[in-house]
Amino acid sequence: QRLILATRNAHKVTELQAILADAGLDLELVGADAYPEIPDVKETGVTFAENALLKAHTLAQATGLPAVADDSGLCVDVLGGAPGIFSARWAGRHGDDAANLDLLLAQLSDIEAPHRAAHFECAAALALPDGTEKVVAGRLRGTLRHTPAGSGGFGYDPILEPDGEKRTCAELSAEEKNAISHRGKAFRALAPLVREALPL
Ligand code: ITT
Ligand code: NA
Repeated sequence: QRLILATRNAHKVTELQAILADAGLDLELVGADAYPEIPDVKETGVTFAENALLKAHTLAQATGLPAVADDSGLCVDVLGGAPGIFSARWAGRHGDDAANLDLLLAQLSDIEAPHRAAHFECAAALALPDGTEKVVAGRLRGTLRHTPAGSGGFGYDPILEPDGEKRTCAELSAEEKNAISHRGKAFRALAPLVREALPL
């Protein structure tokens, strides 16, 4: 049984492969890049959940296969939850992780702890070709550093230090990050719903 990973973010694909395999989902996972003819999904939703469902439904309809999607981002308390759903294009160009991180650090340069609290959020959605859908969320709370540290992960990982941790997400191993991350929590919660929904 194939399951489409409705994302074109290679970092997410790597993390989802590990998280879903660890959760015992024995499926053939195929990234959206295997379907180049399917156009990019316009993320017109106003919440992570809406955008994750849009991506999952689009790929399920286009392929006739079950699809899961991840919509995620960094929410900064003192910015009222921004960048939030705009995390991937905070500095303008979609997916320019370095520019997004630099801009956010500049915006927060005068803000000191304890006002640097933030969290990663992930909505994990499942859609079937018949229209069935499920969506769950996961969060990772922490504090934003002034200076990036570490080379693991992606996006804002070098500046988020999870609560109870002395390292940034980018200084954790892939296994350590998946064990506590927003994405790990959301997809571990989604895994049993996928298993129930599919004829396995
Ligand atoms: P798809 O829509 O194709 O899945 P995307 O990269 O556009 O890929 P999103 O719209 O969900 O995905 O944007 C997610 C952004 O949030 C991502 O570009 C990062 O900047 C940030 N982000 C999400 N998860 C993260 C994580 O685990 N660590 C660091 N930053 C993360
Ligand atoms: Na996106």
